[in-house]
Amino acid sequence: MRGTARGERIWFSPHGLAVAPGTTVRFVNEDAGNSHTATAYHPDNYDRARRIPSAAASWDSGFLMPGESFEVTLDAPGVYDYYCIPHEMAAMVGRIVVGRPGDPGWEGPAPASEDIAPEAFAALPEVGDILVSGRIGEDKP
Ligand SMILES: [Cu+2]
Repeated sequence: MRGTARGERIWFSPHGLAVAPGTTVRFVNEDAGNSHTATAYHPDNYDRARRIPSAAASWDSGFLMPGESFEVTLDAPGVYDYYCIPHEMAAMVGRIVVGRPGDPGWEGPAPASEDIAPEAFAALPEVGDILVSGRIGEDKP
């Protein structure tokens, strides 16, 4: 989780990530000027339409203050879309691809729906691009 000093721009870095099933992912708020969340699109979270595999449990970091972190282990193969509660409308969203198409139980990306703003949907990287590069949108130190 990153942001400019005055908060004009905020983002997940990376916002596209490929991992193997069973990987534990850690979200760290490295933005000194804002609190953020990493929240799965799932009915358990504010009744949002599900955009993670059906076999996966819902997850929500809650608000992370600067320096705080949250971990989630992703077991079910497929595509996981998540957002930051206060900044979804600023397209602070991300996508994690767990495993590869063809893995047992694989569930591909959820289609666009009325539940997700077009700006947020458009900010989700393509699954193929994530699989090719492994990480998308990661800030270079
Ligand atoms: Cu945020």
